[in-house]
Amino acid sequence: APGRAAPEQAASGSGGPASGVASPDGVVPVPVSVRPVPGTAYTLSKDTRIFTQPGSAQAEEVGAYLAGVLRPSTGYALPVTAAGAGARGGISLLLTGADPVIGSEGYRLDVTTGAVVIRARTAAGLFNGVQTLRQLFPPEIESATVRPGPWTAPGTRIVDHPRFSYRGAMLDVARHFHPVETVKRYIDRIALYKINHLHLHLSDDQGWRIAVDSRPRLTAHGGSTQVGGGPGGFYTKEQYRQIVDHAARRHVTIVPEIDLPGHTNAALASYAELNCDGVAPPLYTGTVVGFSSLCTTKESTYVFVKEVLDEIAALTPGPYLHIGGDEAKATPLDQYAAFMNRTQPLTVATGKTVMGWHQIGEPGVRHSPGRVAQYWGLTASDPLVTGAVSQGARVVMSPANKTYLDMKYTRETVPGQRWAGYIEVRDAYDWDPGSYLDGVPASAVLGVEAPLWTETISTEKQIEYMAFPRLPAVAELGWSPWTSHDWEAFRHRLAAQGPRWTTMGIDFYRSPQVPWR
Ligand code: TNX
Repeated sequence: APGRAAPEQAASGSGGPASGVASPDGVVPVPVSVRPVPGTAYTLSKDTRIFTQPGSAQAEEVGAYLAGVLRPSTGYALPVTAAGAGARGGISLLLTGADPVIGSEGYRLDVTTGAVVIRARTAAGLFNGVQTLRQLFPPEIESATVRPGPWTAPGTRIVDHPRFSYRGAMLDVARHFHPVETVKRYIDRIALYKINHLHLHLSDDQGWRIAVDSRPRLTAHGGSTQVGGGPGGFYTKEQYRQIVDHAARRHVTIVPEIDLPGHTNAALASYAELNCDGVAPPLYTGTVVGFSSLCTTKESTYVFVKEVLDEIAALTPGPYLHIGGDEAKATPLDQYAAFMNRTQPLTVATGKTVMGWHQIGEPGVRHSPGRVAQYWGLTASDPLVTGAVSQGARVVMSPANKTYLDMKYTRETVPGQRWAGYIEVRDAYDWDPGSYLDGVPASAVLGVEAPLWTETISTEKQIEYMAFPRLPAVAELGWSPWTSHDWEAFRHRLAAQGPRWTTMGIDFYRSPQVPWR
């Protein structure tokens, strides 16, 4: 049954044969329904073919992605062709018509002795099925070099679909800049856990990280440093497009954030006119928050905001534009509301839906159609969120004491902060996004997001260490039905992921709460 982890065979050391048949009970996030078919199993061979829905370029792309995942470790050719009369055996990725059970992102996965078939209504559904299939093969399937196998998945019938449509991760590339390759690898990793949004925190006091043609000093000057005084960096438009494109192939939507009107020292340092006194402050490389504000009473500020948002929106295919709005402690509240009441319509005019930290729920800020408030507080009730929801806002849940990946696990954790408390794996897992906030019904919750702020995090190894295993915990909250929520079962499922992460070269936190093998 879903949510019940069975003991599995121990992982082998590196280089040896694969560790045996993975259990269907080891999948994260746990699927809605898993029915093992005892005595049956599917084994990949050098002759295995991948068949995709005829006439669907998108299904073919998912097939190519799957082949790309399986080829390095198996060494097999795994040709991808359209399913047709001659198609027999192999792995088939097929689009079906109406299927109310699985919805737009769900899938049905059947592993039998002769074949694997994934059926979904959309390519996103096929992609999600592929992530489950991946986890049914032994962990060594993730190896970047050829391994001996055998590559066997247990016979199983899985029916699966997500609880929430927004399943997010956030990476702060402003406090410490992180290069394109790091972001791409992070996308690959979050996709394994069916996370479908990556929120990029592209600007803050310490750095501006995205090229804006009309304002070249934002990157030339504002992008030239970071926390601690390193060289910083920024994405050219072409690099940002590469990130968007890489994400799209993994069915991940990029949510760009330009944090306004606070968290703007890098912009203020780059353009003196954005300051009320007309004087540009120096660049900032510390970690204090809440000291900067665009000058909300100057017309030139809104010319700036419009130019920036127009260019970012034009580069971004996804529906959301995140305008920050948090910790604007240097902006008087009436000016904050006036600023947001102009900036939200400027955002809508770009064709995007407003997303912001939950301070956009301040009573003086008007509702904007479909807007999304991201809750990052520490309490189980919040008047700003309740107010915004009563006007029709939807909520993405990122309570800092549950989902903040920059919080230390324990006192001993080297990187990270502690202002929201220590967050062990169980803390990250054991809460219900659908009922956590008083006055916010599950129907108002769009989903969950795990933010990774990077004041103390400068390397990819540190990103991995802080994200794993808490990110998969939050991913399961976003995907799996609450009826299958079960810490005992989850910690065993996580344990099954350990050898997979080791094979992938992910440096994870070996929490004593998890029975790693
Ligand atoms: C609070 S959470 C912030 C960020 C910091 C983070 C550090 C939020 C919307 N603002 O500016 O980076 O804490 O944990």
